[in-house]
Amino acid sequence: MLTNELEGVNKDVYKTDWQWQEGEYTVTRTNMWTAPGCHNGCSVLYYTKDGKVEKIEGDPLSPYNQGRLCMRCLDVVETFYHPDRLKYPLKRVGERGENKWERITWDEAYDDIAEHVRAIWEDYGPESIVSMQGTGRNICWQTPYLSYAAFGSPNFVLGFLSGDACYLPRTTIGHCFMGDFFVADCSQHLEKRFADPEYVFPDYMLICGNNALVSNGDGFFGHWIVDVMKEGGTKLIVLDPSCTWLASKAEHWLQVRPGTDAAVVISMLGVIIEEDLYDHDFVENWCYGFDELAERCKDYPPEKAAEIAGIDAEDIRAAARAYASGNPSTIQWGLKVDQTVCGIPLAQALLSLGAICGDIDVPGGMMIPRCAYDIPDSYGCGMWNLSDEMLGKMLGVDTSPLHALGFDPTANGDTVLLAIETGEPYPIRMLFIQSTNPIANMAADAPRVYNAMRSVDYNVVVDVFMTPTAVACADIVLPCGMSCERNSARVWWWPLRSIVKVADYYEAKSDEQIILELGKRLNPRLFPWETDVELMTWWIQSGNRFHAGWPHKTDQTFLDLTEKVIDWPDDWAYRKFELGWLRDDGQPGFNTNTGKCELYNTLFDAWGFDPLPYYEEPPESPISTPELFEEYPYVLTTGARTWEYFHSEERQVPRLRESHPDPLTDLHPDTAAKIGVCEGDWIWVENMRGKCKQRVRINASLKPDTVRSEHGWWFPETDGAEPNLFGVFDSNINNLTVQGVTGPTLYGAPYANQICKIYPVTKENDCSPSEIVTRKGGF
Ligand SMILES: Nc1nc2c(c(=O)[nH]1)N[C@H]1C(S)=C(S)[C@@H](COP(=O)(O)OP(=O)(O)OC[C@H]3O[C@@H](n4cnc5c(=O)[nH]c(N)nc54)[C@H](O)[C@@H]3O)O[C@H]1N2
Ligand SMILES: Nc1nc2c(c(=O)[nH]1)N[C@H]1C(S)=C(S)[C@@H](COP(=O)(O)OP(=O)(O)OC[C@H]3O[C@@H](n4cnc5c(=O)[nH]c(N)nc54)[C@H](O)[C@@H]3O)O[C@H]1N2
Ligand code: SF4
Ligand SMILES: [Mo]
Repeated sequence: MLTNELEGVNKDVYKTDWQWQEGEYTVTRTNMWTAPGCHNGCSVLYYTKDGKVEKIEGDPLSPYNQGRLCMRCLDVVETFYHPDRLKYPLKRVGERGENKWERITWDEAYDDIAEHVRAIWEDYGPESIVSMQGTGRNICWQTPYLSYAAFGSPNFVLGFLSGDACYLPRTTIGHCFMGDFFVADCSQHLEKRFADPEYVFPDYMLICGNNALVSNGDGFFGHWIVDVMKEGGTKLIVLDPSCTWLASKAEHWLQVRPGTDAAVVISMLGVIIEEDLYDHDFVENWCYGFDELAERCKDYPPEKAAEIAGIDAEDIRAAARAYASGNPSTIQWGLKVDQTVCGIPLAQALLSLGAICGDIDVPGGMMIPRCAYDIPDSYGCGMWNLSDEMLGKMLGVDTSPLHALGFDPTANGDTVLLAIETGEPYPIRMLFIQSTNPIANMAADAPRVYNAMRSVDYNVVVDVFMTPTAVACADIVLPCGMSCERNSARVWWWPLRSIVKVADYYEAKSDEQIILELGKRLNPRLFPWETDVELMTWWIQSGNRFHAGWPHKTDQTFLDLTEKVIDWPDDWAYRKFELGWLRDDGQPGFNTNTGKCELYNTLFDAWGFDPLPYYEEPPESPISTPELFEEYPYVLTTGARTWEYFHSEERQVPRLRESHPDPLTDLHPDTAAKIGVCEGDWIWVENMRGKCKQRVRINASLKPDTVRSEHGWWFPETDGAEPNLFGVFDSNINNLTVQGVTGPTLYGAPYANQICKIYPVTKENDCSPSEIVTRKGGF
């Protein structure tokens, strides 16, 4: 039964049960997550027959997505039953790269892994085992728990993500700035949504480096923006080099040069301070370091910022005034904030903007969220089992104390890569790769990472399909269950949602089952549960470990949640900083040294980092490397999300691939004309590090010197064995990006602000980058 049935629902039309029979179908009301990939967990109805999902619908009664689904979910049945899915555990029989495997049993697979783990413990120590996963799929806490509690290693990392440049720069500075994080409040924490009397629509939403309608990133359902625009008249201020649908509807579109947002946002802060448009009350009572911030902003007058970003100074002023006029305004930020070396200072500037305008944790503003019941849905899950000595061995913490302090703790991808390459500070002997396909997608400098991964003695991949990464380097491949095949649950903010197993697929097991069964062999004391259902009940009840002041706890079991489907908080409060919910000591204020939002960051000051927001040019750009720019005269941004694909996934799925058959690079029409190409032509995109080929898509909204290329491309329909390796380097934009060039805190990397040249692919110059990389090791 839905927890609180919606008022006025016609029960003859809409069932409110969690499961019922409809003709030959069993209908189950539950929620999606992964696999296949998504950052979101929308409510669905599964129609199953004979243990198979035959149909899926968005749950019309769910206040979360209100029946809406994206095309990847609408087509998910085709993904669930794709014939190429991994069906059995596999062991490599040929050489790495030959794509030759033999079927083994789960017991044999676990025995093989356990034997290698024990040998590494003995010869090198647990820290030589690195566990890695990709982005926020339904695996955020599972792999970390396995790493800390079963392998006993502190080295859990996001698969070679340079500069941890996805979300972590934002969450980390959020914690340093105010001891917390924020999300744009579109009423998503309120069960009654817009009908809740406490809710207020934002007047303005500033969207920076985010295209939420397509990406639905970080637990934020993009269409909530359209909802607040339609229902509440919310107006938009959009920073984006391309005119997205949202930018096209914006009152202010700032078409920034990729990587220059920090200059613009600091300049906006300066306008708001100079014109006295800020919230004096909030600044006086809840902010620390206002004068220092005001002083810093003087370095970024609008004329200067406008010149850096290639926009108009008056537009910066107008956007600043509009933002400050909102009561409230809110901010919706995205990945492009993180994908620069100044990801941290840019995020800090955006947080400062919200703070000085008094938008923090007010209705319709920048809501301070929590995972439901404070359940440890994070990379720190299980870390409490490691000794301080072992924690001190986490790769990256000596350079970046932020990595150690528990703000989304992970090892650092660039440092792990160096450790593999150099054996320093200690050798890496095993990679446990669960839900990432680094050489196709996650890692910058894909060829370099390919060479490094192949050099590691023993690698395990847990995935739903055979990937280029698995072929290149795995010794064991384990088949993983998809969302409909797992007993799990979804937090990543409130509400808590059930994920119920409704189908089986050959011998695939869920990530929960895999970590439990492997964990029981290696460290049974920390894996006392008999089944995945028991494990899930432990997890649901294990909240509140980190925030003592937080009042919500739960003693419900996984089965209780299954029947509830969605669990909303009984009481939710805004301005939690006034209530003592945020601090560990239960006192009012923010969970920082000063108890305030730290415009001037005291932790950064102590660690020797710049405590105030600043702007730094991308390491390679028209301004920082003018000579190089003569040879590579375009600014390249990469990886803008597409409707059809989640990163490197779904290239196998017929309907999705039909809708988007090839990798696309956006060019302004004048630029296309200049190099003599038309829509659909293949071009080389190339820079100092490497090249790849993609097809031209004309995008008249770009500036002529900006190039926008897709990421994540490989070709599962082609030969998996080397030298082709599913064509993984042919169209791989990460042949051009760089590993190990990050902000001083090790957070933030220039995935989205490179330089390049472009020219047509011709018969004479055509070649296979995959062959070049797999045969010669690189370009
Ligand atoms: N369909 C789909 N959804 C996804 C994913 C996916 O692969 N596919 N990936 C998930 C993941 S892991 C993430 S992190 C999120 C990311 O999703 P988003 O946060 O939405 O980020 P992107 O789509 O990379 O880029 C958003 C916009 O930023 C613009 N942009 C490019 N460079 C710059 C710049 O320098 N400054 C500014 N202001 N804008 C710039 C692009 O033109 C694009 O319109 O999406 C998640 N959701
Ligand atoms: N140039 C460029 N590169 C980028 C980006 C960019 O914008 N530009 N974006 C970067 C960002 S923000 C991110 S987060 C990374 C993402 O990188 P990743 O998250 O590593 O994404 P994938 O490479 O698609 O690998 C994910 C793998 O997990 C499998 N999988 C899906 N769901 C599950 C599950 O529930 N369990 C298990 N065990 N496996 C599952 C999929 O089949 C797939 O093979 O890419 C980064 N790479
Ligand atoms: S955001 Fe879209 S793809 Fe993701 S779970 Fe919801 S409907 Fe599916
Ligand atoms: Mo990401």
